[in-house]
Amino acid sequence: MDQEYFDKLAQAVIDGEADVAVQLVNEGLGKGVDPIEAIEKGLARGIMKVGDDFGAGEVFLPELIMAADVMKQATSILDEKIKSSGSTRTSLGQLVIGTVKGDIHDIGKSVVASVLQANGYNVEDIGIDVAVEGFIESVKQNSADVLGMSTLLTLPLQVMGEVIASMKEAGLKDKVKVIVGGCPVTQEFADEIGADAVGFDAADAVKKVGKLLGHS
Ligand code: B1M
Repeated sequence: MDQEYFDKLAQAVIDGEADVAVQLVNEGLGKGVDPIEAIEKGLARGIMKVGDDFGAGEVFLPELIMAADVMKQATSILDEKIKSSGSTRTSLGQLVIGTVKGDIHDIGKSVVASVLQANGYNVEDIGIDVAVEGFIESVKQNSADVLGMSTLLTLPLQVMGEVIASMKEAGLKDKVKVIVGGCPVTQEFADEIGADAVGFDAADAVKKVGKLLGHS
């Protein structure tokens, strides 16, 4: 697909036009667009623009919510396509992934979960606003090889450290690798809290999880 197509996707998010975004996504899929490209080159550019304008006080929360809803509707169609593209492979490992307590941002975490699944991993997505105990329980229940934690907010970053401390107490940290991600997460922060890796986008998360489990 050409740049004009991705620009239209971004613009539909900026304008808060769900019908247009969904129509464009379906048209694109019909013409063989790569769903990850549609998210990263199109929809994500739109939501980042709205986010920057929100940060600068140029747009307000209702517009941000509307744009996020468009993004969510369009990505959920693309997520299904991404997941189904990897459904026939044998599992390379079990992951648990969630957004930490205090944070309801869902979109990036869900994209990462879908792309990991499409690349051969079993992924248990435990959602948003997940407390320390929620992560620990799910890691145990799913016999996870890797725990993934996401946050886009500064304040809930500390929860990631609390989860790792709790995993150590429960004797889980030696058996289960931890990857963290989201825009405020840096390599320095990951090192500081004892995470095994940081993912900067979905493709990077796949690369890092592969390394952690010895697949690459
Ligand atoms: Co919010 N928000 N938001 N928001 N929001 C940000 C994060 C913000 C930077 C906007 C801004 O001010 N410029 C700002 C955070 C400031 C800060 O703490 N430093 C912010 C704020 C302040 C807030 C509220 C507090 C606003 C308010 O109520 N006053 C509130 C938070 C409420 C809460 O959580 N308690 C809030 C609410 C919302 C909406 C509900 C409106 C909506 C979320 C809808 C939803 O998710 N269902 C929303 C949105 C959409 C955004 C922005 C604009 C876009 C986020 C997004 O979806 N990006 C965001 C601006 C920004 O990020 N610069 C913003 C697209 C997505 C594909 O990318 O999520 O980054 P991303 O994920 C990437 C990578 O980060 C990485 O891979 C993903 C795919 O490439 N990644 C991982 C993410 N997790 C990973 C995990 C991994 C590996 C990689 O391994 C486990």
